Order: sequence, then structure tokens, then C-alpha cells
Amino acid sequence: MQSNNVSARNVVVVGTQWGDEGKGKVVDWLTDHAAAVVRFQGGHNAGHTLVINGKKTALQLIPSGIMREGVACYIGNGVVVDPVHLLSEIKRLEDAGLDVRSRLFISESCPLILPFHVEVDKAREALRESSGSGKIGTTGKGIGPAYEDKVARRALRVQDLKHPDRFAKKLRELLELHNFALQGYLKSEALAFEPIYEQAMAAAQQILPMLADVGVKIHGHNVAGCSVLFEGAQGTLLDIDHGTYPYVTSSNCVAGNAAAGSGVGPDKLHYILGITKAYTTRVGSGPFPTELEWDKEGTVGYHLSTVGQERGTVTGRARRCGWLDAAALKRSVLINGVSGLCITKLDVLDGLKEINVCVGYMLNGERIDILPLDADEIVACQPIYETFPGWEGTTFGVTDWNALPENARAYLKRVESFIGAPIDMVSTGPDRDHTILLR
Ligand code: 2SA
Ligand code: MG
Repeated sequence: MQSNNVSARNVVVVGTQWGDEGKGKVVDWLTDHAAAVVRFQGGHNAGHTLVINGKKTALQLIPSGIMREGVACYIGNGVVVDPVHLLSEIKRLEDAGLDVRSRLFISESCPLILPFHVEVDKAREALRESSGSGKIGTTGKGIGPAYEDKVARRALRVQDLKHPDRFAKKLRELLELHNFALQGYLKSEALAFEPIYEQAMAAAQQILPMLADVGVKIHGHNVAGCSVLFEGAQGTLLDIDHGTYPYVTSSNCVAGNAAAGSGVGPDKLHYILGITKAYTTRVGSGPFPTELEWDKEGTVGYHLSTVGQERGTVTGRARRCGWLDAAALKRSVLINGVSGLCITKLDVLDGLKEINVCVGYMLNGERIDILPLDADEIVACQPIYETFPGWEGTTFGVTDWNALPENARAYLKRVESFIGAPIDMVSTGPDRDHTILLR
């Protein structure tokens, strides 16, 4: 193979909080300069909302690049694929007039999410709740159980769809194992083999033409001098290793996994863009030191929740809301090797009298300035805030740094100096053009 053309500059876009930082919009915006967009982890638990010419589109499994004509979209080996969901998402986009099948490429190494994964996911959550150990608050899409099968080396993969007999044999074995759990300690019902097999084989007809050797394809773009975008899903604090375990998703959401999850070398990750919302949200259970009361009218939390329209794209669940946690951000910047940050939804802070930023915590009588690793310790953290005056007028849709109110600039500059990474972009609204570029 030839070495990469030096003009290619690949960018990894990752969430630095608990997801929903606005990655989809930023990926879409950056796609102007990219030949391809790659998903490398997660599955259809992700919800990336794009607003183009005032029209909203929500993507779950398909990379955000699909909204741009001529951009290739890759689903890398690190993604778990529900074949039925994939086809319904493709159909939804095709119904909206998009050309999808000629531009979407899927790695044959992706593990499949099958109906029993969804049942196990839901039954486990019900059991956690009834036993008093507390729900994780998963999206119920079967993500965790599918990744468990991958790690246990028994998963059915996209490539098994090519071989009906092999698929049937593996499916029988896997189904037996999951039915044993479902009928036993999960107190649910067994699933039948035939409908799952038939549905998967029907889906295979449509999916197999989209298979591709993703790592080689990405390399090809780079050799041709074209840049590629890696689109992270969820966020760093939901990462299976580095997040607030066990209240996490089941994949690595950090930038390093863009390489392993798509089949390229880490030397091809040229710039890491961390996406950070100007405040914090979290959907699902787990510790959240700067959480505010967000469901009571008249509170700051309620302002963030309603003005920010903080509802899950996939599940419709209300997201928990709180102040920006710069001490948590500090850890994210470190783990991802963030080159620059993009601050999103700044306009949601418009109209607040005062704005707080968490710059550390009191933990067991000591002051610390970075988020601890142990979820129980995070629960015990008391946030230490710096308070900033709010600003008059609106930042909505502003496209020039100097046109931002002085107090807004001061707020962003303080965040930048505390976390030690530059703010390279600011997003001031959902539309493509509501963007300030600083570098
Ligand atoms: P799962 O389903 O096993 O990945 O859930 C485990 C935890 O990961 C969280 N998680 C998410 N958090 C924020 N956004 C996500 N995507 C959707 C969105 C979520 C939605 O964009 O709004 O619609 O509810 C996402 N996906 C997973 C999840 O809440 C659990 O805490
Ligand atoms: Mg989302």
C-alpha cells in the first residue's frame, strides 16, 4: 500500500460529556471539507439531530455525512448493527429523497444486534429496578448484550449473513443461551428461532450489497488526498472504561477508539475535536455533580431543559440538566487528547443573570480539580463553582467571535484557561451556518 498523501487531514469528533453535545451538527458542518464520515462505536442508541434549512433530521446509526451529496458514509467494525433498524433508517432517508445505498458502506466485522439482545436489555433493566439495585437507564436497544456477545467471541457478525447455514448454526446456539437466561433469572419469555432467522435473511438481501472493507476504503480516501471525519457517538463520560462505570454505555466512546473501531492506524487521527455543550446534560442514571433541579418552572435547570429542548432523540426521555462541569471536562480533554474544543448551544445561556462553572470538588474534606474515576466518589463530590455575570441580548446565530457579548467571551476564555485546551469553534444555533470558527 502507498503511504498517505500528506494533504489529508482526518478529524475525530467526540463528545466530552455524557452525550448529546451536538456532535451531529458539527460533523455535518465539517463535512464540507471531507470525502467521508465514519461511525466507529455504539449503535442506534445514538441520536444525532441535524437542522438543515430549518428542517430537522434525526440519525441514529447512519453517519451524519449522509445529508451531504457525494459524501461516503462508513459503519466501522466497532459499531453494533441492528439489521432491521438499519433498513428502516435507510428507508426513512430514502423517503425524504436522499440517495443512501450508493454511499453507505458497512464493515462485515460489525456484530449484529438481534431481537433477543433487546429482550435481554429490557429484562435486565426491569430486574435491576425490581431488585432495588437501580436501573442504568439504557436506551433499550440491545446495545450492552450485543457487545457482551462480541467480547465473549460468540457474536453473529454482518459477515455471517453471507452464509445462511453458518448463520443458522450460530443463531441456534446463541438463541439457546439467551433463552436460558430469559426464561430463567430474567423471568421473561423465550424467543423462537424461525422469525429471527427469516427476518435476518430477508435483511441480508439488502445489506450485503453495502459491505465494504472499511479500513482499506478510508486509506484510499487519504491516498487520494481527501480527508475523513470520524463521528463519535455518546460521550467520554459514558465510555465503558473511562466513564462513570457502571452508568455507562458498552463501547469506548473516546477518540482512541476511532482507530480500532474502523480499522485505521492511530497515526491517521490528525486532529481531535471535542464537542462540549455550554452546560451539562445527562440522560439515564448515574452521578452528575453539577445537576440542577430541572423539572420545576422558574429554576435555572428548567430554563436549560426547556430553552435547550433537552429530550432524548431516540427515547424521548427528558435529559437531566446542570451547569458546565469544567473539572469533568479536564479529564475528557486528557483522555481524548483533544486538539481543540467546539462549544455548542451557547445561546441557551442567553438571558440567565448568573452563570456557574464547576472548577473542582470537595471530596472527603479535600479539594480536587479533576473528576474522580470511581462513581461512588463522584456521588460524594460537592462542586466548587466560579460565578460569571450573564449577558444582555442574544448570541443566537452569531457567526463572529467579536460580535459575542463581552461576558460571553469572558466565560468561554475562563473555561479555556481552566481546561488547558483551545476553543476552536463555537456553535450558536442548530443550523449549519450558526457557527463561529476561531482557527
Ligand atoms: P445503552 O442503551 O446501553 O447505550 O445505555 C447506557 C447508557 O448510555 C446512555 N446513552 C446515551 N446518552 C445520551 N444520548 C444517547 N443517545 C440518545 C440521544 C439517547 C436517548 O441522543 O438522545 O434518546 O435517550 C445515549 N445512548 C446511550 C444511556 O442513557 C445510559 O445511561
Ligand atoms: Mg444525541
